[in-house]
Order: sequence, then structure tokens, then C-alpha cells
Amino acid sequence: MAQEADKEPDGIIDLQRIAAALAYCTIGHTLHYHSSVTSTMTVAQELARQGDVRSGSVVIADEQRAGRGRMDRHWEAPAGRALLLSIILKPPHLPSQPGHLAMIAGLAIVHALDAHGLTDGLQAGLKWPNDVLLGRERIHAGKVGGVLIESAFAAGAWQSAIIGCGINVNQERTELPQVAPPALAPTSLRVALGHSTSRTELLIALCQAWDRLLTWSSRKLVAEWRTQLWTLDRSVRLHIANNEILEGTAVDVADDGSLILEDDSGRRHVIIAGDVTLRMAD
Ligand code: BT5
Repeated sequence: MAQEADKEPDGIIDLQRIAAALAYCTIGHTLHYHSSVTSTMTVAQELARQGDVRSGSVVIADEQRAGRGRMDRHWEAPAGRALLLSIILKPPHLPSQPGHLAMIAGLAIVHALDAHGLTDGLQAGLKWPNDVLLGRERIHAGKVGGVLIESAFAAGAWQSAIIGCGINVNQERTELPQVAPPALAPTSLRVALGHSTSRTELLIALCQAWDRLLTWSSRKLVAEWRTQLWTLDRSVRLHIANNEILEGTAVDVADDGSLILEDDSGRRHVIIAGDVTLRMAD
């Protein structure tokens, strides 16, 4: 089965096609391609530290030997099957509110997947704060992508951000990592669609989605993020700092990206960071 993806004409990322399509884009005008790295985040951080790298440059790899998730977790993908990239962003492209970067990053993946033609009732959406889900029914959707953002500040000013995006594209079911509940089951475009997808075209759609979203007003951005957040109005369990767990209904998000949770006694909590799982009764 895995040989099928090898046979796709675009199994290899087409750097020339990307350079031609994105030459005049804010994101993706410059591509730093590697066949294998520890993590695209590390390579991008190093480039950003050197100073003369242009905002909107993208580091992409066919394989990560130590891909990172949030909170020291791992991101696993077999070589040549997934989109694994980090975008380097600097002023003037950083949004006015840091929280809006995660919104742009998640929405860009959803828009790129939509632009790429999700058929047969497949839908892509977001789980707060930044998981990208894919499925025919929201309740049974799997995790198709994730976002990791690392920012650098100096003297209180936001200097740069590295936005890591992992999208499961051509992995067969057996090539997806085993995750322990409550982590969401991984899925890939290959598993959901039943055929392979060009990583080149998906990357182009992703960068073009970023370009569009960077021009949006804060108001439009937050409104669209709210629309795509499948977490809202669900009964959830929220794992926050210090192993603390809150349960209740995810009633809304604030404009800075915080989740507003109403607990079972009706008290509202504003949560900046954490992990959400759906409650079993839901
Ligand atoms: C994320 O973290 O979802 C952010 C993932 C960002 C990965 C990209 S790849 C390019 C760039 N370079 C990097 O080194 N990282 C970024 P988090 O919410 O912490 O989710 C991590 C959890 O997702 C793991 O603990 C597993 O349970 C699960 N997981 C690992 N690999 C997965 C995969 N390929 N698909 C779905 N789930 C996965």
C-alpha cells in the first residue's frame, strides 16, 4: 500500500514549481529545503538568529529526526509523506496581537485543505488552541495537523516568530503514530480521501492562504477563527498548567485567542493555554 504514494508523480517536493508560484508572495518566496533535519524549528531558529533572513522564508524538510510538538511532546511522520515546515516571520508581518498568529496558522491550514478540494462531505476544522481536524463528522474527526509557535522578544518588543506546521498528507493508516488517549487519533489526507495528494500543491495553497489571512483585519480574523473552531459549544475537559483539570462547556473565545469555559456550577474561566478533550457524555 505504501508504494502507492511513492508512485504519485509529485512524491518529491517540486522546488522549481514552488519558487515560480510563490516568488511574489509574502510567505514562501524563499524556501530552505532539507531532506532530513532534527526539526525544522531548530533550523529556522538558527536562520532567524543570523538576522539577514527575510520575513516569510520557509524551512521545509522531508524528514524530521526529532520533530517537536507543544510542551516537549513529539511530532512523528515518516520521511516524504507529510508537510513539515517552519515559517520565519518578522515585522512588519507579525500581527498586532500575538494570539492572532495561532489563529492565522490554524486557519491557513484549514483554508489550504479546503482549497485543495475536500470531497465527499469531508470537513476540516480547528480544535482549540491549534489542532487541525479532518473528518466526515466532527465528532469522529482525527488530527491531521498541528501548529507550534515559538516567539523571540527583545527589550519587550516582538522580534520574530517561528511557526511550525505539520500536516499529515500521504501517510497510510499504518504509518500514523500510535497515540494514547486522551490525545486525538491521528489521520492523514491519504486515509480520509483514499488517494495521495501533492505536497507541492498543498504547500503552495498553504502559503497563499497565509498571504490572504495576513491582510485581514483583526475583527474578520477572529470571526473566521470562531466559525472554524469545532470546540465551541462542546462539553469539554481542559488540561491546564500544574496538572489542573477544568470541566464544563467551551462557550466562547476572547479576541486574544483565550478559551472561555463555563464550569458545571456556571462560573466562567478564561484560559490562555491548555489541552482540550471532549467529555465522554458528549
Ligand atoms: C502540535 O503539538 O500539534 C504541534 C505539532 C507541530 C509539528 C511541526 S512539524 C514542522 C515543525 N517542526 C517541528 O519540530 N514541529 C513543527 P501538540 O498539540 O503538542 O501535539 C503533539 C501530540 O500529537 C503528540 O503528543 C502525539 O500525541 C500527537 N502526534 C504526534 N505526531 C502526530 C502526527 N503526525 N499526527 C497527529 N498527531 C500526532
